[in-house]
Amino acid sequence: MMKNNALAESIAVLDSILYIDGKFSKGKGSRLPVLNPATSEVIGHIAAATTDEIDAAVSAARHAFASWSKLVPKTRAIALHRLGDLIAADALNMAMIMTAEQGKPVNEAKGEILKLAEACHFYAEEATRVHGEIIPNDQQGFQSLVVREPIGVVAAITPWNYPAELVGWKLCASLAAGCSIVIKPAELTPFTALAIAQKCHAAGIPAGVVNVLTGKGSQVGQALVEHPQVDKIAFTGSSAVGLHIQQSCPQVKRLSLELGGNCPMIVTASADLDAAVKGAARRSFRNCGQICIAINRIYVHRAIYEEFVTQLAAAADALSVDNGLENPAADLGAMASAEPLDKTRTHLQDALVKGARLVAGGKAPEGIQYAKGHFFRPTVIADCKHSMQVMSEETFGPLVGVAPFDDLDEAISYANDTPYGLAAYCYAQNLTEIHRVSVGLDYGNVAINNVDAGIMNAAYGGRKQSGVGYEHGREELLEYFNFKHIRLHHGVEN
Ligand code: TAP
Repeated sequence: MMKNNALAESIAVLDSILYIDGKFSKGKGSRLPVLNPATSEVIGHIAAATTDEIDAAVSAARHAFASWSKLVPKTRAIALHRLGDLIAADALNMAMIMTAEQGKPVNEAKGEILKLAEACHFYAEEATRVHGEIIPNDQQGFQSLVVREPIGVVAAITPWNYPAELVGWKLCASLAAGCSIVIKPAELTPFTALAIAQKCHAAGIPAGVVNVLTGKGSQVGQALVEHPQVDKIAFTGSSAVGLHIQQSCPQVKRLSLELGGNCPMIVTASADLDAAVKGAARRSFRNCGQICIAINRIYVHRAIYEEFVTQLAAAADALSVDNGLENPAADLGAMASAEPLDKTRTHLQDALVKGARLVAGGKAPEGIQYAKGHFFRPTVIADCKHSMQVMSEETFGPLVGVAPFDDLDEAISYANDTPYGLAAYCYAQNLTEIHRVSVGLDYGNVAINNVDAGIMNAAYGGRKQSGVGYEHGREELLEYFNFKHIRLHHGVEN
């Protein structure tokens, strides 16, 4: 039994619900349980959307697109501002729903909900600033206009690590551009997406513009990928599933793929050591390391290596791990499921067998309160080699590997030597080093002397197997438009 009655009631309202064509109704398909990862207690169920329900959602979105896309942008902007206000006003309740299904502590979840509200306001403003171009022609009497038109029906397929923001960025940019959307959230974290749908409904966003379908990715997600009436897939998730979507898409359609990472950090001898340790501890362990831009591996100049390892181990040991509903201010909550926890243990074991030195964590926290949840202490391993899984594969858990370097070019070359290219970090105070690292890192996002690689108004995207396309910024909005060239012969000669 859930201890918090208000939370239990909020989730009960969302149990087995789909949101199609402006209506919340119980799904007709089979039920799948949703668990609280801190206790393994079943908190509710989702309905696996049936083929008829998938068709109904896509057709509602297609129908709604015809009128939504024709509204003046300011009208869509007003709706998005209303949505942002409603989300911010109910942030604590929405955060608790997220914590119950995902595990991150309530304060952190609330921060994510507030960032979703910020995205609504940002894209509301961007909606009114979409403009085209007038292009010079090669003959007198002609004028070329390049205008932007919304793509159509978007299917958003999202993972469980940021259940509000990763739905929200796609939702806000789609709506701002004039697209309609069918959202398929991760099976582990459906209730946050349904709670967002409640807010869309309350904000008066017209029926069919936003739809939410639940169920398994391999069935419901795949059906959306294959649906002939879906014009664009906006996907965030693993590189393996992203590649599968690209390969299995039976029609030509727009794709944006925000995929996995294995993010390096370089700490040079000129770095502010305290700041580097603080940054490393934050970006390695926040959300239990279940972040696409989490620091997986750290290359530290040998002159400060041992001091860095000692301080990072102490910083990791100082972090609290707890049930995120009962202790909203905990540093780490439960991991979202057994799968990322198993992978973390596997990567740790692989590194230890290959000679890494465990300096912090390495096990679940002790106590009866942790026995049924997916908890793990923040873990630091030193003396890592490039052949270890932690140094080249995505762990997606609270584990970071540290290795010494002597030559900066060698560190940059190791940092680039994975299939990924999402985010990379560097701490240095020497300007020449900063320049060499900024230019040398083959990544879509590079943060120097900070660990917040993504901000709302700058383009955010990966390279190589980390994806194609952008979220955040004006660039994300452009992902939801087709360009049209209108070449007009008006006959006036200058
Ligand atoms: P995935 O297993 O790839 O799942 C992502 C979404 O795809 C889920 O909704 C999943 O549904 C669905 N899905 C699975 N198979 C599908 C198929 N055949 N067709 C269509 N949809 C399908 O990822 P995850 O484990 O949820 O999330 C972790 C991954 O996301 C990590 O690799 C992480 O790096 C990446 N990620 C990237 C970013 C950015 S911005 N680059 C941000 C966050 C996370 P079910 O869950 O219901 O099966």
